[in-house]
Amino acid sequence: MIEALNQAERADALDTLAEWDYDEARDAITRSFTFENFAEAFAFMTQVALFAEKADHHPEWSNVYNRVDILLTTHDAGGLSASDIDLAGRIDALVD
Ligand code: H2B
Repeated sequence: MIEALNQAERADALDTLAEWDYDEARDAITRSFTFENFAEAFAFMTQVALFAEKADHHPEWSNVYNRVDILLTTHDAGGLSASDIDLAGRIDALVD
């Protein structure tokens, strides 16, 4: 069973994810993405979905036209875990 990161582990991880915001209430990280149009946004979501399914680790997210809002946390751990950090890094690699 995966465990949530402790405070020091979390601080180190967040240093590597400059574009993500920490949501203290959820013990989660969030990032919003804006694309040219819906097709671009949905293509991005498709790529993220493939990662997520392979890793059995899934985002909380929403899409409105060209915008995708993502929140990552680990439900089984009750907070942010290494799986979220890994998924965030893979998401960043798609766009940054
Ligand atoms: N995704 C996220 N974000 N957190 C989880 O705890 C989680 C998941 N658990 N995807 C997985 C699926 C679990 O429910 C299945 C049974 O492996």
